[in-house]
Amino acid sequence: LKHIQAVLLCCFLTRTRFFTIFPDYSFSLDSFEDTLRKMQEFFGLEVTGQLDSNTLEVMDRPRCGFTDVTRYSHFEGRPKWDKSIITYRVTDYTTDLSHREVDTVLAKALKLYSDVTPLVFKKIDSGTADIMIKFKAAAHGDFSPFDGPQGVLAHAFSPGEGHGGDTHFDEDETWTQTSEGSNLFVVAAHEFGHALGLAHSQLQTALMYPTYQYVNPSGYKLPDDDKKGVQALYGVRGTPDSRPKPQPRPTSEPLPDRCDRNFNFDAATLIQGNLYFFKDGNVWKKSSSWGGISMKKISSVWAGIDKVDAVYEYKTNNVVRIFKGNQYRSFRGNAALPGFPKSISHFGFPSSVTKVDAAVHVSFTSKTLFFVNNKLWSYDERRGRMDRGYPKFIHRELPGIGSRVDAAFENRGYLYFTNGPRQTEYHYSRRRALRKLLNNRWMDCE
Ligand code: TQI
Ligand code: ZN
Ligand code: ZN
Repeated sequence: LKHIQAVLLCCFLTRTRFFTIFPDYSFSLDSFEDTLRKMQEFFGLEVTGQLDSNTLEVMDRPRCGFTDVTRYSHFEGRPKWDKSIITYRVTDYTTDLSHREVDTVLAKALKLYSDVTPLVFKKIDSGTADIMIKFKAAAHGDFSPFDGPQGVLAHAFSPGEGHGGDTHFDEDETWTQTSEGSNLFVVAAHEFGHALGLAHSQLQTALMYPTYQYVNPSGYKLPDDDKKGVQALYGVRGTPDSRPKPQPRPTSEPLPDRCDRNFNFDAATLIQGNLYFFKDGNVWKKSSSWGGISMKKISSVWAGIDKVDAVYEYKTNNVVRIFKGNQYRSFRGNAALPGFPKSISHFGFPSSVTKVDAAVHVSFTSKTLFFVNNKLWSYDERRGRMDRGYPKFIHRELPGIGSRVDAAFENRGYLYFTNGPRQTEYHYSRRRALRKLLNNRWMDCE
């Protein structure tokens, strides 16, 4: 389910308007509040996750007040095929058209894209193809059952391993080569756009515009907007040098694999009962209610934060403090509190401390432990000052956890200190290291 890329609806809450605004993983793990937050961030509203009056007002504007970005878009993360020869295979045909007709129509729909990019499509008749195509009714093995006649006609997975690229047509539709029923060419051309990495376009004349318009297939060429969209991913056919330079991607670093045994993180913390793990520009949230993991860019959750060294929640004041270099910022929920960033010298660090490696608030003592190189500092939250006698050596104060800590968090009464890919589970009041774990045991990887 989470592999199907779909479209998030900005205005899905208003009864009269239904506009898709920007691509996202809609079935993903976002809660309603997450969706609202994303929308609020997008429209430059205060990010509250609540349906407040400002948000309602923007939603009520025609097209959510959305005017200027009318063009193609790609899926989040910009998935695409990393090769130019792409195989496809039809495993289940419709009974509405002959096999030959289906093969011809599908080849013609793919040709729209191979005409304008270096991509080559090869039909195979056995084994696993990149794009596996089938006509099936109702449930068909991917958690997105079709809905009988009308409604959803087809769907496609964005590029990737496994189901990536796979394209399914609802056999309960009447598939045609005319303007009656569902024209297979039109729908296939649209779905193959998704299978190649195009999300919906804002431009009405685009093939990827999310309403069905019959077009006469003979002599049909890919509309300009879709052409630009697919060429931005794969380059232009024929003129090798006119291939657009690999665009500076907003997320240029490859995504870390959370299930890698060597997975390590920059920071971790419990916030409102959910665990958050930070690595480079990304944050994984492990839901306490169902254990599932979702990932986001940190900046999409806490505006203005790209990378973090340490994070902790101080529940008593309902704040989250985020540290990077010699500065920190405070947030309530996703909202930045005014007056930040501030220098970490406010906690009583000398200027020789230019960053902290990790921080954890120990609810049991109401102290926050800061880790800097091989030393530990203890900050008394109630008194608002650093405890006397610190810093101390980590290996003396917390024996068994090693001499360095790159992330620390509390969960269900235990403390966890990570160092590289490993972590120690620690019982604070008994001052005992209990067991060693791999970081990725939190990551829902079996
Ligand atoms: N199927 C939707 C579509 O392809 C399913 C869907 C929504 C989707 N968002 C997606 C699939 C993102 C992949 C990625 O848009 S549909 C049209 C339209 C459909 C819709 O059956 O509703 C066409 C199929 F909207 F353009 F008319 C074909 Cl052409
Ligand atoms: Zn399907
Ligand atoms: Zn679509």
